[in-house]
Amino acid sequence: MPPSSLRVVYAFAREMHPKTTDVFIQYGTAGFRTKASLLEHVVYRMGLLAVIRSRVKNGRTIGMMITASHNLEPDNGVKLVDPDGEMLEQSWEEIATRLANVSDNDLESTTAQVIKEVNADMALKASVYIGMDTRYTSPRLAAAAVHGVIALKGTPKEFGIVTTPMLHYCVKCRNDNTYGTPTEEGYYEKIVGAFKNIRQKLPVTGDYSTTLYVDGANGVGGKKLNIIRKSLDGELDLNLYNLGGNGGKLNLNCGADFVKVSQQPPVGVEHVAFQRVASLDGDGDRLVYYYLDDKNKMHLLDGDRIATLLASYITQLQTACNAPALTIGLVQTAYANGASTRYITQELKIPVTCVKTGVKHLHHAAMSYDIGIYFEANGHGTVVYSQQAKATISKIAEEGEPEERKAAQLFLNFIDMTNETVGDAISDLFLVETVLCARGQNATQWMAAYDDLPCRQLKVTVQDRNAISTTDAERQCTAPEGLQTRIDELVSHYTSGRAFVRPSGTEDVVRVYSEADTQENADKLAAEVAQAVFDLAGGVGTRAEIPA
Ligand code: NG1
Ligand code: ZN
Repeated sequence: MPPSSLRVVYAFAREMHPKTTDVFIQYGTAGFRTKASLLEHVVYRMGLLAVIRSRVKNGRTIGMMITASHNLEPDNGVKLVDPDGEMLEQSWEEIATRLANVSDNDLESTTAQVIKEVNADMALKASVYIGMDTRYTSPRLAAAAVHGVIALKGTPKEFGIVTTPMLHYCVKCRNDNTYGTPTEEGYYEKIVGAFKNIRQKLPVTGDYSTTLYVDGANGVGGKKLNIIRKSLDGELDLNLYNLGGNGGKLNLNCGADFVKVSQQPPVGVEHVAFQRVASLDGDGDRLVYYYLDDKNKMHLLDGDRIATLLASYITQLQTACNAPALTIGLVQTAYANGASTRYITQELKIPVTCVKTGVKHLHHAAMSYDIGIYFEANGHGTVVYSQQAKATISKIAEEGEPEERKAAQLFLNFIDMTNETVGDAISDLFLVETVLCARGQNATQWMAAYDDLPCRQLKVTVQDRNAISTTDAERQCTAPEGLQTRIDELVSHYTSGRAFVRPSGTEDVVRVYSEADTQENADKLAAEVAQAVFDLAGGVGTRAEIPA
């Protein structure tokens, strides 16, 4: 493409998606995320970048997802998806940030500079898949994405309203047709199809009940489960709540993030004692479970619980199909409850790696095992399988002893039900339901595996959150000076105490996490650490801590 044709990049920007703010924006843990009103020019520019990225990847398809996940309705966001359905390569985050922040006048020259820097062959074809969540600002932003793609002569394909993991899945399938069909229907066929296959093999037993309540967070995940529900033929009886009707607001006092962080049940869900409830987040990539007991106390089954449930079942399948050479590992972050880590290493005897917050770090670490299970405590996670693992299990399914063959065939269905590209609430829900059904367990029995340490999350507003630096997978704080010493001192007063702080990648706050032997102590420790952050890292306002 000759440089003169880049003029359209500027013309589109000026005429349709001008930069109207000087607020600096950064490609963070989950792409760009902020007030929707500040994002149109950013999304347009990411359309440009997606085309450049596609050409650098020899014309393979790149994804763009318009969503702010669990944030409230006024926010929105955009993130790019790489050809294998994974998060954008980290070294491109800086390029994305640069492109998002230049003035309209400098956009043409910066675009040319980026093209040169990454050595993109602009004569190649480029393909970009675009999806969005249910926010009222999403269609306008999706249009900006399309314009960005067109400005650089790429081919956009719009998927309309889809969950984030569905878009990741479609991108992967488009670039690797052995994975599946790159459509929403293709997704249902693979994931729901595998679930139904397994149900034929595993009858409902014991204390497992096929009735499942779901909190849809008034977002896209619930809507898609409503489509799926009709095809389940009673294999799973979904009672869906918070589907976005009746004035229900996206993520407001409901959804996975609300349930996990506030440790309270969501509004809008009927409460029946001991009924298990699955709570999704706004874009359908996080899942937590909970139930209320007969005293109305909530019991949370979060990402750590899902990880341990899946890991123990996968180990069981591995033994049953006799494939001991395959390595299994579990990846967590510092937010994982200490009791879960203890249970995984000491009871399940599975190695655990702790990495920095952000799915890209977890995903990457999980890929170093044949079978890598990764989950954030907030319910974002999945399982990834190496080619070696898939080949081994397929071979056993064909050639093994009868019992091994049966186990391997079940294992293959289990793999098919997994969205390996990224954490996926819908896929994870079917995985969890399968394990509970196979074991004949209800939610209380699932909960009995170990006792969580009481914990608390808070957030603190400071002048510059980047003044906080961390090391050791964010468990130690290296700046500002004196803060870690203060945290160590505070923690030392508590039995089973643990606390850490880190700057958020999606909000302009510092996050505080604590654990201790009782809820009261965990709350107290979190408040003290929050005060230390406020005092030593330039707190803003009058109160140190705000509920997370
Ligand atoms: P930040 O804002 O960086 O803490 C949050 C979650 C991450 C991840 C991203 C993306 C916590 C404590 N943090 O990131 O785990 O899911 O959002 O959505 O849950
Ligand atoms: Zn999400």
